[in-house]
Amino acid sequence: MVKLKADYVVCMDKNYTILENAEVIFDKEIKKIGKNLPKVDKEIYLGKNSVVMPALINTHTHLEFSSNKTLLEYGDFIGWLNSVIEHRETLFVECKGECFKKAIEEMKKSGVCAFGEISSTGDDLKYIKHSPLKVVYFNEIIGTTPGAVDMLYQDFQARLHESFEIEKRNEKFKVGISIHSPYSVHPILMEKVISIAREKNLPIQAHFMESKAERSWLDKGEGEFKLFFEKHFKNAKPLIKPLEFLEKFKNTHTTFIHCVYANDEELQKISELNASIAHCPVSNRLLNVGILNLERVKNFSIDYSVATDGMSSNYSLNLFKEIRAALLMHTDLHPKILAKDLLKSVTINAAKSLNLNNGSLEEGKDADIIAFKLPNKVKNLELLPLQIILHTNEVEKMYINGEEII
Ligand code: MCF
Ligand code: FE
Repeated sequence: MVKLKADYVVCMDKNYTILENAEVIFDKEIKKIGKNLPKVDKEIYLGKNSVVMPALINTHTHLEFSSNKTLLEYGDFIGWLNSVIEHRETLFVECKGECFKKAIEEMKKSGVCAFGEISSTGDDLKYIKHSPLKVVYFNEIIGTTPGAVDMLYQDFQARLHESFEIEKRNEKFKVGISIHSPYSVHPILMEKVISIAREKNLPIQAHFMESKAERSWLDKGEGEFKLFFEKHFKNAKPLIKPLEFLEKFKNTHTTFIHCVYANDEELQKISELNASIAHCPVSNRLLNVGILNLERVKNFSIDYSVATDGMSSNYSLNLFKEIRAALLMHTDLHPKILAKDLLKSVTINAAKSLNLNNGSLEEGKDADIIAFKLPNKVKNLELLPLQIILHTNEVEKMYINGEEII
């Protein structure tokens, strides 16, 4: 049993409890939180202005793209997509063991204990399975050509099988599935893959309404995607209406990524599905697609997590930097209130999205905990979440399932 003592303990529970000069006792899971708790074998006081809180969770990454720094085209979604198609293979070849290790290390240093990884190829599994962090490994399906459906499905099943083999032996590894997007997956393929997820109760992720181009393509078969599809496929037509797409996720555990251009009807549907949204503000900025209206998302009672996306559309996988970017970008929201929501978005909401038993300091939760120090005392506790986001880049300590990782 370990006891951590800190000046501020941020529980991320329903009541947003913040305790001063408090303690957390845990082994593999959290046993007790409070003041003047009974003595245990190992007691650690973290020092002046120390903060203890649940470790962060990055719900959406693409680590296969981690070798990208300056190669991909930013500033325009279709321009970016074309550059991904052009450079994908090169980037994948360049990202081997060290590259994955470095990407995971950057997340770890920023206090991330778990991440949701979209795997386009399955080639990343041999690296990801050694991750010291928890992983939900989303096997991605992509492809619109009707004649290729059977082949793609077979390949998908083989990848899925391989990931289940890892899950059997590794308690930090969980399997999920990803439908790339409504414009890039054939509805028949989509249905087959979603049925597996439904049957086996696997979490799902799908990119949805990321760009204006996606909006016009799915609504009217027009816009920049028309030119894009004409270039790559002949006589292409949108294969599904956005609402029909959402409808396919009935009775699943799904997180929709981006949703910048989702309309009221679609947000209502996402809410009815009890699904959540992953918001990737830096990615959205770099691909210049606009900014998700968080107030609207909240009004539809949809939970959101904030995630980095991959190095394919970010300059860093540091999750504290990502929420700081979010804080500075959403200028319509009060910083004090937004900061509280942003901490939720990378802890309790993110845990829900990935179906993990962590994200808050509560009895019975996995002991996934971080500790770090603020530069000075925080007088007004209401401002603690904001000060944490402003002043934290890396953590001093991290425990995963009670084991000291940093
Ligand atoms: O989330 C960002 C932007 N939107 C869509 N896809 C991706 C993102 N980062 C990487 N991707 C991947 C996606 O998984 O890029 C490919 C897919 O494999 C795009 S389609 C050629
Ligand atoms: Fe993504």
